Amino acid sequence: MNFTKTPGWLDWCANPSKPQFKLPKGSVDAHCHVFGPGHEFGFAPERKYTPCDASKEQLFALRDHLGFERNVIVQATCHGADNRAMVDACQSAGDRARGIATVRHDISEQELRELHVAGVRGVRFNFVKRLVDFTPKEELLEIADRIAQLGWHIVIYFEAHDLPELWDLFTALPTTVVVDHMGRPDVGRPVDGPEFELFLKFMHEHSSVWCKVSCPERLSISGPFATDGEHEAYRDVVPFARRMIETFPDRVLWGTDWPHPNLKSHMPDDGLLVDFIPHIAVTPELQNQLLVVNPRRLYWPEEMGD
Ligand code: 0GY
Repeated sequence: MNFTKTPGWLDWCANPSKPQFKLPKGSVDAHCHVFGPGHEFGFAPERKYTPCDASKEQLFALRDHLGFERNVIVQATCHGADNRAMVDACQSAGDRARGIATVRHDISEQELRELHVAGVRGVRFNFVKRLVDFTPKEELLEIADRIAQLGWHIVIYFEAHDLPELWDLFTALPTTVVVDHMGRPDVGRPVDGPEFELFLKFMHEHSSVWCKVSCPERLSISGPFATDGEHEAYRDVVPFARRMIETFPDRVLWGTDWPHPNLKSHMPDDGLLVDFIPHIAVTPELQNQLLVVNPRRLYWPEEMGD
């Protein structure tokens, strides 16, 4: 089937630069997606946007170009709970990818087991209203209990102003919980202001909560261009990401978010996104934890005894 992209859709960068920052060996891009291709894996009828295609081959080419060894491929909302494109990418990558699925509460045990064999290690609960329709709390808790038995975790995506309302649900989840994009702080507000402090408190009080210090291109107000020479791109995101990495060095992950759904202002050069990493993880030890040790612990724990 042919799909028409959402008006104003920005396609991913076709010729990203080679990063100057050399990723440590074994680095994992722990947040990325595949879209379709639409003619092979059609987009879901309930989707809120129609993207360009972004195939597994294109994702793997980016992985190799940037210097990552592995990917964690997160089911994108444009595919709803039809996980075929993500699963196909995981299967093709073999041990070089893990997946995060979207499932409905009536999924069978057999289907869950098949997802596990394909490399899925978690589900994503999305609370961003422009992306998904509401799912009742009871259904989410039912899914959570079932996937906990597989040793999976839950990825949550929400915006900072919704954290107070969602707090009780999040703290009732029985698994490790991974928060996308630092809980989407408003980086126009102070890093030590009440909104981000609440997120820090959430992580301080719950040792099972991790977060991705990803998506400066989505969070930034100052944008991709250097103006004062102090920091390069996305400098307003730096204090937030540094704070997370330095406070919780063993519970942070990083990902490109390729192919960057729904960006409106600009499409990042993924090479420059990698060059952002040493501004937020400022020592080789922190970089190794962020990019190698932590994702390995969560997604390839069987290797940790090496
Ligand atoms: C992201 C961010 C977004 C979209 C999705 O699954 C998705 O559609 O995650 C967004 O629009 O903020 O993490 O890719």
